[in-house]
Amino acid sequence: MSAPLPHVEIIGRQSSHYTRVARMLALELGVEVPLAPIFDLMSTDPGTYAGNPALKLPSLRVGDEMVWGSQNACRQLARLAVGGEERVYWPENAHGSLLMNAHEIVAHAMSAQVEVVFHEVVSKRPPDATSRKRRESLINCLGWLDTHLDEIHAQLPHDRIALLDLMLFCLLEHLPFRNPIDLSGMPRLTTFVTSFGARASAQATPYRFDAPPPEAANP
Ligand SMILES: N[C@@H](CCC(=O)N[C@@H](CS)C(=O)NCC(=O)O)C(=O)O
Repeated sequence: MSAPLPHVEIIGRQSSHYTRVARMLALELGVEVPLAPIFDLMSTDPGTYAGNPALKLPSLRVGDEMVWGSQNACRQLARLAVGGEERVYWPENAHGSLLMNAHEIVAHAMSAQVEVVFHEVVSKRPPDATSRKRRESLINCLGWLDTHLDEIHAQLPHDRIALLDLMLFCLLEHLPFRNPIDLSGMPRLTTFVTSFGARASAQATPYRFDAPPPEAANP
């Protein structure tokens, strides 16, 4: 592990699957980056989200530069590591339809997970036609990924860190944490999450809620 880099931080949440993708990639690449936690997920102030007008997290600060979104954060993190960009298999490296579709489906499933959790867990709203469709689409995507996972992994290069694997792992472990879905009928996904979860980057980034400092919790 390299020494901490000055002026570099991930702004996000330990409970966020998008934040975890960036944190795990940093660890995989040997770049030590602290997390600056966002405590109020319901804030409507872009300042809470490192200036992101979309009111989304995570962001990555490198010196005076800020990038918004997990993919941009991953790109910048890779640039901080020696040969980092070449060590990662990026979505745009996928040329065949299977890997192209796999990236599309994992990205969609991560976003559907946010919408389902926001609707059902954070806002505690009863299911409606939109949320039911969102949940169905999430489950369909998981089923598709399970069916094709062996073939996907056969096509991914084994000497690079696949962003696809990081994203899929962070999504799958986020399910029991925020939105339990029965994966017992999806053996390839359950095998994958168990084996990938043994990596040091996964062990170092378990999902948990960031506790606000006492003065912020009780102003
Ligand atoms: N495209 C963004 C999506 C980020 C995202 O949806 N993050 C969630 C947290 S895991 C979030 O900001 N949720 C708050 C909200 O949707 O209002 C990325 O890749 O970082």
